[in-house]
Amino acid sequence: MIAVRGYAGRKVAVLGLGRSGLATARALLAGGAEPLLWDDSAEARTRAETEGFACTDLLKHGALDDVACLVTSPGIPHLYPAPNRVIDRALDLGIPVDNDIGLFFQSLATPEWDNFDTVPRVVCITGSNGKSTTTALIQHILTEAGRPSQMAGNIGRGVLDIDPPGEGGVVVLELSSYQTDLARALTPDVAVFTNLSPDHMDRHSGMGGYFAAKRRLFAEGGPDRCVIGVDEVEGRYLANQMGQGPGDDRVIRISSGQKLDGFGWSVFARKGFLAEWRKGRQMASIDLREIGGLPGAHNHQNACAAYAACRSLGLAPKQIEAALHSFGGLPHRSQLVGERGGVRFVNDSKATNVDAAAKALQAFPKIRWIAGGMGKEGGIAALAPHMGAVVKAYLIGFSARDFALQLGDTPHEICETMERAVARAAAEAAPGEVVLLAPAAASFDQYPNFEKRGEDFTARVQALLA
Ligand code: UMA
Repeated sequence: MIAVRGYAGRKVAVLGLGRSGLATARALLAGGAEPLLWDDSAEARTRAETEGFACTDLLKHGALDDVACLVTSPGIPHLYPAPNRVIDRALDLGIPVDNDIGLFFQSLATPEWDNFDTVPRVVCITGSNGKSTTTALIQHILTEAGRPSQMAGNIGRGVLDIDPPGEGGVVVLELSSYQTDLARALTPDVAVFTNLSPDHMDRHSGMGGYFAAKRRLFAEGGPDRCVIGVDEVEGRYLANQMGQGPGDDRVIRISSGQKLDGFGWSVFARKGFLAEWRKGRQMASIDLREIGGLPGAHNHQNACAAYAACRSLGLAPKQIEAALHSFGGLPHRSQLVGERGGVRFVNDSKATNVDAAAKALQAFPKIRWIAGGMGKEGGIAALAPHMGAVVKAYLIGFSARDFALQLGDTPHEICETMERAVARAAAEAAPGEVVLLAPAAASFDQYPNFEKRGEDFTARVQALLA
């Protein structure tokens, strides 16, 4: 755990007692602060109390008296669509509002670092898509190269939960826009911006607010090195702002599809090959086509981002290339879960909307597509341009019939359940084809979340292949 510095002997209010809130409470205690905890859910309060914490209703008269800071969780709105009432009260009283990310950066460096030859470094990854895969891939590459590293943040572990990094340690943090928006300190050594497409518009009051939240990772004097996806205008703008000119190699531009050989430093993927260029010379080329854990153009962009971040940390191209080959992918994201007779089974249960499903459908040439669940507005109409790769669709869940109506000439069958969809797709698949779960819909009609849906798919595939 990272003990929080700067609040010893002072009261700090913690709102939200999920993964980040509870890790924050423990870290505040370890740093000598007096945490005052609250969560609007009784169940979450009970969990905290079971751990020995007391809860205090922060809306009670006088509850925020003498509070030095309010630390809030990423899932709690602080501005839009409307601030949580406790946050609103803190704003009225002028109490600083922060989150665990801000406390992390304020507390990470300790006097012990003076004795290190190589001080720890922090790599932060933000962007709309590919953050988790890029984060996990960076950590995998570092581990394979023998560099001590830890991973936390939006990927599922509160940042204050990690161990204090030692000599030469690297901390790899996935940060959502909720997290970058609020942190009062945000000083990574290497910052990565993967790409931008609309998401969480209600929490940021539109695209401008969303981009502004992500850009905060690049403020405060800026990181030593900025890895920036330039396939959207926002990325090009950010790269332009961070560099002194096109030759400035403090910015590493990355792209999936564009040749970027005219810049100080760039890494791009084209036709399945990753290329690194620095000051007009090609430094490396890697064939990404046979890397099983990173299929499709979207994963090639993730590979470019992770490659660039690891080059910034001093790793050699050959070390990175070797590690790319052993990356197994993240659960529920283009995850290869089985193979039989030349048919691959891929779990992309995280593809809960059409944007994500479109990326999955572009990753393979011949697809037996399992789709459906609780469809989103517009259904799957936007996927029409990607139907060329679909040999047949197997539809499940609440929206199966609506999806069928939108499929037009694409062969399809209504299967209702995952069990039947997997069995039918496996029975009909020919060598060279991929049975792909990429639902383009939420899971809530049949499962508690997308993870459980992916686990069900995986279990049924494994039972079939056993
Ligand atoms: N709560 C209140 N009042 C409210 C709203 C919520 O008290 O008005 C309470 C809830 O009852 C709950 C707690 O706040 O007990 C939950 O806080 P949280 O939703 O922030 O959940 P954590 O468990 O702390 O998880 C958070 C991130 N969650 C969100 O951003 C929604 C996790 O990202 C992250 O892994 C974790 O911190 C550790 O850093 C998850 C996520 O869904 C994966 N992220 C979004 C995404 O990827 O799209 C941004």
